[in-house]
Amino acid sequence: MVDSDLPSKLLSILSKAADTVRGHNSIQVYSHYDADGISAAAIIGKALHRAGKEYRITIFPTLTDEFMHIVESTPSECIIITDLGASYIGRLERIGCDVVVLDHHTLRETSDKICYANPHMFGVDGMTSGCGSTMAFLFAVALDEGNWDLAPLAIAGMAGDRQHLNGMSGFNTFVLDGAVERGLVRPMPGSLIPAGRICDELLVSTDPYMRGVSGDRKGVSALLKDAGVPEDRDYIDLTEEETVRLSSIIAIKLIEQGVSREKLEELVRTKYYLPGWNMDAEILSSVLNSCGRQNLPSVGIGAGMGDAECVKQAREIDTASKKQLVESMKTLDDGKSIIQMENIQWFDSSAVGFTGMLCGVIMSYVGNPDKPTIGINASDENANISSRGTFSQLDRGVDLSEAMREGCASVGGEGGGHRIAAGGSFRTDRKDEFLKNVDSIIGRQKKTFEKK
Ligand SMILES: [Mn+2]
Repeated sequence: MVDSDLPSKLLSILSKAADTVRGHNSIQVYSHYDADGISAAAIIGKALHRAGKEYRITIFPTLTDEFMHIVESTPSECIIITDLGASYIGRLERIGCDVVVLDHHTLRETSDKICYANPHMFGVDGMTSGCGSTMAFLFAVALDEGNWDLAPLAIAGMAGDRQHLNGMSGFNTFVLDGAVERGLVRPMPGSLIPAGRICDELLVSTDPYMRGVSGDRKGVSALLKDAGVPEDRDYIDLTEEETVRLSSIIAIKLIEQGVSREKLEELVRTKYYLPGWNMDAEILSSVLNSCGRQNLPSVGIGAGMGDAECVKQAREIDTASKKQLVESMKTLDDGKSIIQMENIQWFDSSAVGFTGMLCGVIMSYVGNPDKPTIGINASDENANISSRGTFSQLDRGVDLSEAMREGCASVGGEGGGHRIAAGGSFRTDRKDEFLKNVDSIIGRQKKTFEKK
C-alpha cells in the first residue's frame, strides 16, 4: 500500500483490525444486502479464506434493533460488520467480543473499544468518496497486500452506491488508481446507449427509463428503426455513425420526457471496465445487487468470490430482476401513483417492491426532479421506506439522513442513512402522519438553508 495516500490514523485502525482478526480462527461477518454490502462481504470472505480462517457471513436488509438483537445473541469470538453498524457503535462496544466495523454511513460516534473505520472520521465524505466495500477492501489489503486483486469488487460496490457518478474521489481514488496501475480496471468514456445487446438492454432499461421504449418491445424496434440500427446489434459493434444517431435520438426522447440536464450529464458518466470479469463495474454491481434484493445473497457472495456457477446463476437472477423492475416502473408511471406534496413526492410500492431503486428512477425520469422522493412499502404492519434526493437538492439544504431519522422517530419508528439516500421503518397505520411530518421537515431544511 502507498501509505502516504491514506491518513495514518486510518492505517493504524486497519492494521489493528487486521491483527485482531489474525488472532482468531473463526469470524462472524455481517453485511448489507445491496451491491455495496454484497461486494464488501465477498471481499471479506475471500480475504478470510485466503488467511485460512473459518467464517460465516450473514446478510441483513438493514440494521435495526431486531437485527442488532441477532448480532448480540449469536455466540462469536470475533465479528466483522461491513456497510452497516454506524448507528449502533455503543451497543457493539458492549457485546464483549472483538468487533471490527467497516462502514460509511453518517457518523454518530467514534470508539476506542472496538476497531471502527468510517471515511467521515477522516474528513472524507462517506456518501460520495468511500463506501462499505472501499473500507472492506482497505482492510483486506491491510491484512495482506496480495488482496489487491479484489479491487474490482470494491469498484463494483462504489458503483452500487453511485459514488462514481461525478468521478471518483477520496478513498475511492486511492483504490481506483491502484487498480488501474495493476491492470484490474480500465476507465472508458460513457454513453447514453446501454452496453450489451442493444435491443435486449433497451427493453429492460430503467437508467434511462424511456416512456414507450422501456418494457415495450415494439417501442424498442421503432426506436432502433428511427436510428437506422439493426435489431441484433451489440454495443461494441456499432459504427460511429450509428452511435451518434442512436444516442441523439435517446437524448431527444429524454429531454422531451422532462429529464434534467443534471441527469443527462450523469448518464454519460465514465464507465469502469473490469477485464477479469469481462463486464463493467455497473453491470457487476447490478448482478450482485439483484441477488441480495431477491433474497439470494449467498449466490451474490459466491459470484463475488469468483464461483463460476454462482456468476451464471447471478446473471440470470439479474436479468429476471431487471424485467420486474421495468414492469414495476410502468405500473407506477400511470399518471396517478406518484403523489405530489409541497416539498416531497411519494408512491406506494407495496404491490411492486424495489422501493429504493424506484425512488431514483421516478425522481429522475417521470416525477419532479426538484423534490426528494419517498417510496413506502406498507405490505405488512411495519412500513419500510426509502428516499432519494439529487445533488442539486442537497445544494438547497435537503438532508434525507436527518429527515428520515426525525420523520420516523416522530411516529415511533427509526430511520437514517446518507444525506442523498436514506430509509427507515415505522408502524404502517401512521403513514399519513409520517408523510405530513417529513414534508414539513424538508420544507424546514430548505428554509433554514435559504436564511444562511
Ligand atoms: Mn453502502
